[in-house]
Amino acid sequence: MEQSLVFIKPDGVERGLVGEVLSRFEKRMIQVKRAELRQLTPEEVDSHYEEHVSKPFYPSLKEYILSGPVFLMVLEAENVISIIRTMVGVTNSAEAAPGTIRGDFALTMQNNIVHASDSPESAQREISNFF
Ligand code: 3AN
Repeated sequence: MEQSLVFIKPDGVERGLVGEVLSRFEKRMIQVKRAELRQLTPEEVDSHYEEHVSKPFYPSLKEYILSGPVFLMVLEAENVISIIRTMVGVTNSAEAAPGTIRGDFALTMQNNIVHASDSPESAQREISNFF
């Protein structure tokens, strides 16, 4: 069994999309192992986005992620990381296919509604950063 760290970003929470997004995972028979709505700390955000901290878009990304609570989830199934990345869609929501979470609920690169781990190593690091 594999686990992925997924979170719904502040605008998704604010727009009332937690149930909608969670229900897609549940209907796919992905198990919810942990779930928590909370405000992240600046330290958690820096550590989560360690590969992006020196990039020009990072200050704006950090401000966005800290703008309200996020809905954190640890999800589990066989090959769950790639299954969820397919369900989420490409990073730039403007190009995400209809039927994906970003393709249905988001429009821009930064405000792309959800984060989902991209490898088993990232998943392990991200889960221990938040839980
Ligand atoms: P993904 O979330 O699809 O794994 P990453 O890890 O490349 O994509 O990017 C992490 C987050 O950083 C994205 N979800 C997005 O919010 C933001 N981001 C990435 N690239 C850009 C960019 N060029 N401009 C603005 N925000 C970006």
